[in-house]
Amino acid sequence: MKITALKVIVCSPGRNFVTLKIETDEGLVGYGDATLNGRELAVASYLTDHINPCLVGRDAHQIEDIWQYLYRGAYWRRGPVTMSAIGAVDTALWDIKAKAANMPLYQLLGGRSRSRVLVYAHANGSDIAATVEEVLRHQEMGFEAIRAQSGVPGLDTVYGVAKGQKLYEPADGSLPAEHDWNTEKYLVHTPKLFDAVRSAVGPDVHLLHDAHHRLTPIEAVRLGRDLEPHRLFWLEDATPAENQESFRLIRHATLTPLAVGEVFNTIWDCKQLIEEQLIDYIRTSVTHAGGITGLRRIADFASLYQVRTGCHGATDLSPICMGAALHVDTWVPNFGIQEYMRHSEVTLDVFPHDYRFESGYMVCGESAGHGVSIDEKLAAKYPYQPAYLPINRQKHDGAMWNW
Ligand code: EZ4
Ligand code: CO
Repeated sequence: MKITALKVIVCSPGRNFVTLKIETDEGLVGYGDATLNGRELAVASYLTDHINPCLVGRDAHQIEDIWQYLYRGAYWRRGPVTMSAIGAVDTALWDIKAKAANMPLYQLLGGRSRSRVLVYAHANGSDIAATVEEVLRHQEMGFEAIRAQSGVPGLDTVYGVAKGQKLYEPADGSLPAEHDWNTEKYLVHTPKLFDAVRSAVGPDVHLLHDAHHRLTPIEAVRLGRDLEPHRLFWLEDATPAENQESFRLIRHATLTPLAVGEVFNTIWDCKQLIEEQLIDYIRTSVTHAGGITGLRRIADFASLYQVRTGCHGATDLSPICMGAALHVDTWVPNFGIQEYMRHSEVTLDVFPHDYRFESGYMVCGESAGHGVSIDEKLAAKYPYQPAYLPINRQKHDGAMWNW
């Protein structure tokens, strides 16, 4: 089965998405997500200018060879732009292979390990009371796992909390917005948030929190210890993980489970974290970690060390990523949880999909492939809009910090 055409579709139904469509001489078509929030056009160009011309005429069934061709062949290995582009090709090819086999994708990975996929929701509020209210609302919707983030007194904006009643969408300005930050205020406030949340929901709901790379290792230990009484499901991105060793200190000083990896692109980014069992959950995504092939390799490696998956699933990953992730989640033996932030209605209209939410769980569809496509005519009505993630500065002196 020969690849006949590759097309990059950039659209912005509420937020930007980059989609790769691969066509074949047998009429089968596959879709991959190539969205890299705030750097969308770089991946679109990487595909259009550097990858697509190399793939026309190749056998669409040779997924592993094409993955290696794009990874080794580029000479310039790894990196978010390269790996998102490879991820989109890989996802589209798995979609095609599963369609050729007339099977849902999880069957090609080895079949079903579970009947449904546990997901966690996002509950955000400007203060503790508003966040507790949001957590309770999600509990009523059936969620068994809920991430709680709240505004911090003395800071104008805080990661994970939208202004007004809007849904939280991280990229929001045609130039990066500037947020301010103060670690001390956050470290005093966050345990109080979880005191209130845990006493409102009781012991049976899984609670999660994202520190979004804001803390140093010793500060992360402080937070992890302060949150121990509330038995979090995980503390996410406690400290930036470029230096994987820095997790040793956190790991050995707190019982709070740790999750890392939404910004990782390859197995190399998490090798030491996994081998030394410094984390409990690996958060790499289909889109950013080299597709199904890249993610599957990371998950299998993690399984040797009792590290479970907790795939990134924010709304800056398209429904194609969510569809593909749900097939991986349905198969992967060392599954932990899947992040689920519902896309807007307009996004869901542009990406017809067969997955569904059922009371705290997601269920992937049974149609052949990964079950998600794009309505190109509708997508064309929503052209690209420049949008950037915010940046963070220390409140007291304006120095750059981690967003
Ligand atoms: O900030 O996906 O856990 N989820 C997150 C996300 C990230 C965005 C960045 O594009 O941390 O909201
Ligand atoms: Co995160």
